[in-house]
Amino acid sequence: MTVHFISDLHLHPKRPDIFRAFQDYMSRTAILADSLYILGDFFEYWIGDDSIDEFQQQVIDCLKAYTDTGRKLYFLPGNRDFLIGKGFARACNCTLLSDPQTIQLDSETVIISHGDGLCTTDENYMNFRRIVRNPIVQKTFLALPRFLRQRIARRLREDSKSMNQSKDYSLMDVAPEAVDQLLQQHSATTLVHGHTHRAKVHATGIADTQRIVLGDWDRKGWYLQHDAAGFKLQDFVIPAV
Ligand SMILES: [Mn+2]
Repeated sequence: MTVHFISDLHLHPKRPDIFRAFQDYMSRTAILADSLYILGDFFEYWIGDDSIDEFQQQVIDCLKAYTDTGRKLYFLPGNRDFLIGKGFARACNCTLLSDPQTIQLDSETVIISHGDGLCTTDENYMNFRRIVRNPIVQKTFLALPRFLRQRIARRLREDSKSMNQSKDYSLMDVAPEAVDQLLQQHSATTLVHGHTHRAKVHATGIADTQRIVLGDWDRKGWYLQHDAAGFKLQDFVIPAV
């Protein structure tokens, strides 16, 4: 069985090169796998399943074409697209996962996560995360008119950008203690996450375990493959359009 993992494409109509690269990846590469896990920040933003624009619909069509072949698609939302819900899942026929999630690959227990919940050193961010992940807050937001939701979402993106510029580099990475604790708690051997945009395979504080960070799609695209030979982190060049 071959499984693929991707995250942090930040799909947005202003980056047609990334969308094109994603379409190519789906039809030529992901199609060689039996299932695909998307680990969040797949869309640059998502303000509700009732507000799908033309671009997002094209992306959904691409995902639907994949699941129409009988392949499995799993979606674990990130901090940009955590408002993705059942409407989206129905439209592309994927399974929504909560964060973190434990999966079994051959005999290995693997934890998958977007990764923002592991940045526990960043107290301001963790407080913000608790608020926006609160079901009542989400319900209230989703009940607002679209133009207001758009405005709030844009404002939050701008705020997070300017806040991150002044933050210490290590503050924006996952906390090693949080990683070790999670691996231990689930007796897992591998943690796969995205969010930090720093693709790499790391050792952890627990013997014989690893942390694999997926890369964001920008000049390069990234995917992680798991098959009988184990994990392999792959990158490829994204041509300009
Ligand atoms: Mn993220």
